[in-house]
Amino acid sequence: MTTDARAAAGVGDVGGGVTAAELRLAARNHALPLEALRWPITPPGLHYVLVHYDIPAVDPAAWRLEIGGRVTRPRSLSLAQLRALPAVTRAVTLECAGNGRALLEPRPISQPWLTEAVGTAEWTGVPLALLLDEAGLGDDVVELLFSGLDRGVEDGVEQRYERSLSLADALAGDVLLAYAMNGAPLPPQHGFPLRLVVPGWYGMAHVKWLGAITALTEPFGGYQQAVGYRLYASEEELASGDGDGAPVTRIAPRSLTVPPGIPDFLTRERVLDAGRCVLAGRAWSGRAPIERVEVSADGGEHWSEAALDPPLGPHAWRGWSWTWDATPGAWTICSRATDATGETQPLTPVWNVKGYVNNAVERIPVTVRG
Ligand SMILES: Nc1nc2c(c(=O)[nH]1)N[C@H]1C(S)=C(S)[C@@H](COP(=O)(O)O)O[C@H]1N2
Ligand SMILES: [Mo]
Repeated sequence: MTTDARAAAGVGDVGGGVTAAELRLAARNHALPLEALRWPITPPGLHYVLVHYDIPAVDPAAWRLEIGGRVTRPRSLSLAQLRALPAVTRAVTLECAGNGRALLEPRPISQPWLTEAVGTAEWTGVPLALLLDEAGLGDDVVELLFSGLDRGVEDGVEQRYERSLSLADALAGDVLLAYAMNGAPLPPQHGFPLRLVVPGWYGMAHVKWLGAITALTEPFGGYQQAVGYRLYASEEELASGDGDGAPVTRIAPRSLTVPPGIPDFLTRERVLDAGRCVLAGRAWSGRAPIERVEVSADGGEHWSEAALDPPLGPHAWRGWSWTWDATPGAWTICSRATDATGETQPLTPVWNVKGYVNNAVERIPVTVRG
């Protein structure tokens, strides 16, 4: 393989020289080990984690969810009160908007994800619409603000982690206030005691360690909304401070393959035996159902149709498989998802300053031995 092809597959050097700060981020914020794509619901501890600041240690007895702002009945709810309300469980695939960032060239400096910042869990909690209905939203409410208990500094701006949703997005079906993940209380790193789950949206919308929900009559202009999580085509556009890079919202289609064969310890390059090899993977889109997955063994020159497993639900990834007659040599396994809007994955990344939404086709180099 050429140096470029190795870099595109994430097995060569990533550009820019990784610093200790980035290594620390990468160690704190771990990805889904790709072999865990075998499980339809990601087992505890294997789901990816992304935490901007510190994981807060929350005392569940003292904790309250404050619902305020422009509402007629402000509430302060304990965990027991929330648990007493009607609950639903939904399988939801989460993906970090920065997934694929380290494969961009030049490489944006931030959490250096390759392709595996994803996971699917069964989230249990209270439908957000039910609580908002009880609180009684004012007629002039335009957005709901979700505030985490975690604080930190980003680009010199001290803040708590906060994001808003428009009224329509917040009231949409299946937006949840989740207190359980895969049937157990949320682990600390996933937002204990309560997090927002916004099916179909990139990870940043799913605010963890939720402390407050505030009904707003003006759009929220905080850092994670107006500066972060926007697509800037150039540093100049970002520096202009107009804050008009397009906002990152719903997840673009992507497919990943369970790595076949066995890995080399250091490079994780794969080796497998010649013969019949069932390739399997999972594909998702937050924009529309997955309609099609294609697989290529020759780096995207020839594509074949994969068989799709039955859907797990409207908000979760879809399993697929394809049988490959592997002959000796060097191959590059690719898969490509297409959703019901017709949107498919690009073969080469689309660059932006902060390195979001890189859903370029995954490339897995493998050596097949005779
Ligand atoms: N309060 C709070 N919520 C947060 C974050 C955070 O740093 N603080 N990170 C967000 C981002 S960027 C992602 S990708 C998801 C990750 O969720 P997970 O760690 O449960 O996979 O949480 C989101 N919610
Ligand atoms: Mo993220």
